[in-house]
Amino acid sequence: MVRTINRRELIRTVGAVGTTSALASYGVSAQDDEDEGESRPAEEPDVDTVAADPADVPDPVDWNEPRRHEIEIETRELVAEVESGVTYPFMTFGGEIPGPFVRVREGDVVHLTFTVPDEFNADIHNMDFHAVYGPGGGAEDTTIAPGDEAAEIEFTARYPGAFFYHCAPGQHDYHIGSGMFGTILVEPQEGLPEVDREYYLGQHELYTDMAYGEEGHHTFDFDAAADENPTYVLFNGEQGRFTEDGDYGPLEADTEETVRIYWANAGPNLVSGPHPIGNVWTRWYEYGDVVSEPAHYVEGAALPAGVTGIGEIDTPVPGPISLVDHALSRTVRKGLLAQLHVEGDADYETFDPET
Ligand SMILES: [Cu+2]
Repeated sequence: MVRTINRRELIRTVGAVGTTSALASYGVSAQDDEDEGESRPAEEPDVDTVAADPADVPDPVDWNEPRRHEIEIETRELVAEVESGVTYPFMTFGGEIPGPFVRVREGDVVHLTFTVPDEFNADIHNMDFHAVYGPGGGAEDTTIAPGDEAAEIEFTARYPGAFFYHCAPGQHDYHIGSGMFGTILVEPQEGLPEVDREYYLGQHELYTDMAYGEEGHHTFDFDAAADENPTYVLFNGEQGRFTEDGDYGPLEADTEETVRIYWANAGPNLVSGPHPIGNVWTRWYEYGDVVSEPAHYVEGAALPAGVTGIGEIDTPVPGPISLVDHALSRTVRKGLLAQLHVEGDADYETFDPET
């Protein structure tokens, strides 16, 4: 294992990168505080979108003996559009939100190599995995500054479930809300039930210093975060991307399928109420618990910040299913919406739209 910086040096670094320099990294100085709420022009985005493809989920576990996984994760701070004309300086694991979906089996060993290249980063970062027994879930030993040598840790996935991971650098809310989170799924040794499709979405809050929908370059607002009053609540960093009107379009399914959705609620603060409009969770694995019997035919759930829930829906009839947090102001006024489009033959006994 490579130890990249000594402990005393690390504490000094973490201490130094407190509010002041974190603010300075993003051009939010004391001067800007006085100007809070004033518009500034949108910046040139670094990427077309920061949103990860929700279908980018690794195949189910198909091995029966413990395996070792080499995982490399690189952080990238980048400017991207939240919606047309609105930019934000995101922070990411691997350039996308949410970070990579890591899939292992209970008892597997994970060797993580974590890098924070100075080419793409101005701030310190680390990784706290809720699937890890160990100090800070790995955060203590992965905290590195831009340009430092890679941090490496190794852990055994001792318990099964869907687990959240995130950056925990001191300014946790800032880094998590800005995109530094993801999911590690530790499948139980007997595996999970087979389904037809799997999708992965990350709900998170952006606390900015400009109004919802106001064109220009938004930056993080510490007061709004303290008040837990987000400007945007989003899936994957971009408003409306996974809808009929969005560039990606809706997620897809056919009739007579079972679709599993991994719903990571990053928060950093709000409890989500996941609901599929026009459907129901046939099985809802509360808190990502895959050991207990899931709840059946539930309309909604309480999904706290920092937890990945798992829901499965059946698709007996065609048509759109909207995936929302049923605290619906977050959909109507803050941007949180994804859609699943179900194609196939009508089942008029189940639903007849023309009677
Ligand atoms: Cu970070």
